[in-house]
Amino acid sequence: MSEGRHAKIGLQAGDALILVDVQNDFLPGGSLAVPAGDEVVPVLNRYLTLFHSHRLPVFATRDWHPPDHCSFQHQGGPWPPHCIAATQGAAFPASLRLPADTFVISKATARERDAYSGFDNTQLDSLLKSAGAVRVFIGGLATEYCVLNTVKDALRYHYTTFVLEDAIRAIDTSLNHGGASEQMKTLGAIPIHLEMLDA
Ligand code: VGL
Ligand code: ZN
Repeated sequence: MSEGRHAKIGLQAGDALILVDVQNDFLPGGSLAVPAGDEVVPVLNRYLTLFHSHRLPVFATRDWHPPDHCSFQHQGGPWPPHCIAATQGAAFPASLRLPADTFVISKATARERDAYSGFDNTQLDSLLKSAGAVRVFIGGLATEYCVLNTVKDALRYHYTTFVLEDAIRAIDTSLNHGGASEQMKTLGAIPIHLEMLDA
């Protein structure tokens, strides 16, 4: 048995899975590649299978920028151009097995404003509420930007919030298990990994 001292968590009605920005540009070979970002995909596929088999809803956020987005370096922002709406870089990787009824949430779509949280100027909260979600399980990319900010907002909106520690990766790998993960825990997010969920 590998679950060790960890208690099992049973999935139940009111649970929802949120995948944050698992998009080609954040994977190796992409324009804003997160180191080892591709490693989250097979793990997320296992979470997807679990949630789908329990008939629980899945939400996938995506960075969806215009070509002249303010966060791009040529516009004075911090990032190389990435996740330009409707390009291959903005697409979900083919290896990610999203259920057909996944709710897709586009964010940071306006030129003049960036948004790291999946809740920022989107329908995510109202869609979660409509789906009856009270607990959310959040994984994806990148740990210290869009995952961190989505987790913060989930807590602020009073969702019981689990962070999928085995399915997140940071841009700055020195922060992966330091800054952002610690901050999420301090704020009240519950770190879990796949083996803690009851199949
Ligand atoms: C992200 C940097 C710029 C993210 C998005 O998804 O974490 N990071 N845009
Ligand atoms: Zn972005």
